Parts: sequence; C-alpha cells; structure tokens
Amino acid sequence: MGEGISDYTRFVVDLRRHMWMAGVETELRRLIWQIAVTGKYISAKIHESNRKLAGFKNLYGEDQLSLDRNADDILKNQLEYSGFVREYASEEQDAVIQIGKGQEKYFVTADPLDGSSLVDTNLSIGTIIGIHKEPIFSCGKDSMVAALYITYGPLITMVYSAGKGTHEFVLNREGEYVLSQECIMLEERGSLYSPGGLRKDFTERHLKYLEYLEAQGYKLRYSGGFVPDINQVLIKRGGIFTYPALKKSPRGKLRLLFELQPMAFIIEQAGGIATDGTDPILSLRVEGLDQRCPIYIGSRFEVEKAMEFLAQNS
Ligand code: AFP
Repeated sequence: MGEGISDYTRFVVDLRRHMWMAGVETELRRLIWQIAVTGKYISAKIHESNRKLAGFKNLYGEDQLSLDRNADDILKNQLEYSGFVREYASEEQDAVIQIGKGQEKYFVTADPLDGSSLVDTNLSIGTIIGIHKEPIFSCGKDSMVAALYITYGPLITMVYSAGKGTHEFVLNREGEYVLSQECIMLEERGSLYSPGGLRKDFTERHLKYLEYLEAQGYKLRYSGGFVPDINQVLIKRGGIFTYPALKKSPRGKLRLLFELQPMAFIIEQAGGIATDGTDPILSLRVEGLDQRCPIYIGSRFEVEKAMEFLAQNS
C-alpha cells in the first residue's frame, strides 16, 4: 500500500477524542481544545514575522517584541470568546485581566511566546499555559487543574495534562492534533542535563552539583528556550533542567506562575519532580505576577541529588 494511502486510512486519535476517552470534564476539554487551536494562529503569526528570514520584508514591520504582543492578543481574544475563562494572567500584561462575566470556571495563565528571542535563529519556541480552578494567587497544588505547552519547531507539538497523565500530540498536515505519545513516563534517572544561567554566577553548591553530573557523563543539552528544553527532558524520558538561584539574583530568572507551575504540573504527571531546591514548585504560594523562583525539574534521581547538594554545608 502506498505511503499516502496508509497515512489517510490509519486510525488516529485526535486531541478531542483523547480527552473525551480520558474522561476530562467537558468544559475543560473544550478550553484545552480552544487553546490548542489558538496555537495554530500563533504559529501562523510566527511564520508571517519570519518571512524576513526568507528575504521578504516583515509584513507589518514587526519586531520580535511585538510578536510576543501579537501572540498575547490572539490568546486573550480566543479565551475571551471561549466563554470558559473568568480571568487571564499573562507574562505580557501588568495585571490580571477579567475577561469573563464572573461565572466562568477557569483562570488561565499564559506565557504566550516563551523564548521569542530565539525566533531569528530558527530554534524552537513555545506557548505555556496553566489552567486553574481558583484565582491564581494561591499555591499551584490547590488550584491547578491542567497545563499544556505548544512547541513551534520543525513540527508543532502540543503536550497536555489534565491530571490524568501527560500526553503528546503532533499537528498533522490536515491540521489535526494527533496523539503521538500517551501517558509519557520519565525514567527514574536520565542522561542529559540542561543548565540555565552562567557558571560565574552560580553558587558553590550548585556548581558542585553540575560538576557531579558532568563527572557522571551527563550530556549537555541547553537551547535557551524553556519549552524545547523541558520538552527534551520529557521526550527523552529523563534528565534535568535547572535555572538556579544566582549570586546576584537569588530568585533565579524564570517566573513561577507563567513558566514553572505549568511545567511542574506536566512533569509531575509524567512521574518526575520539580522543586526550587527545597520545596515542590506546586507547593509555593504565588504572591505576585512577576515572582521568580529557582527550579530543578526532571527525573526523580537528578532532582533529589540536586537537593542533597544544595543542602550540604560546604
Ligand atoms: P526570552 O523569552 O527572552 O527568549 O527568554 C527565554 C527564557 O525565559 C526561557 O525560555 C529560557 O529557559 C531562559 O529565558 C533562558 O535564559 P538564558 O538566556 O539566561 O539562558
């Protein structure tokens, strides 16, 4: 049978069917679906802005910064019309925005285009979403019901968890999100490490931890995009991503609400763990939109080993 024919006749599980089979609650299902569709629009925007890479003049004279803004506008508008979202908090906004009428069930956080400084390098970038059932100024474990991210790379993929495992979908040529990996589980111990930050800024304990990983033969895999870096740990079934406390910025770089909580939810659902070096990321109380936090996230062995190193008296 020709490749084309088998392609169209094989049985595929699309995102909607998967969520229905997994028993995800109806409104949450629709909301996740709506966000996944929005990923297609954001992807189109990225392509538009990158026409300059192919020798075209940028359509609207946009720069990278307004691409972040565009992604935010697209997402906010789509969520507003979905009818399921009461409040929207985005890395692109200074305050939480009320976008519903007050009865809607969900509170959504977004990093609409994480890693946008990588757009001109043609490396992968992504969208990160957290879905909460309570207002976002609480701790993640009390309020998060789902999280997802979309990668815009050679393929567009979408990884979600609604508390029933972590699953990956690939956007196919027909524009459907098709299940590629179900119930992804990390190994207890992986073989790659993805260390954010500069060596000269690391604390002594963090440096010793990295030296330990290097002596053990862990492979360095760091792109500078949180979404593809976490995706790599997940898809390769283990390893660790860190963005630690730095000498001059003890709270690290990454944002608890928009970046860390959703990824912690997804990785925990895949059998991994995520801490700030001491406490689980999802146990931390969110006090501000801009709150930053160190992170150690990935396979159990590497994260627990990091906690051992950080607790040592040196
Ligand atoms: P941009 O969105 O400004 O590109 O930042 C990306 C990011 O927030 C996150 O995606 C990366 O993990 C991290 O910053 C990379 O930081 P360094 O540039 O310090 O490695």
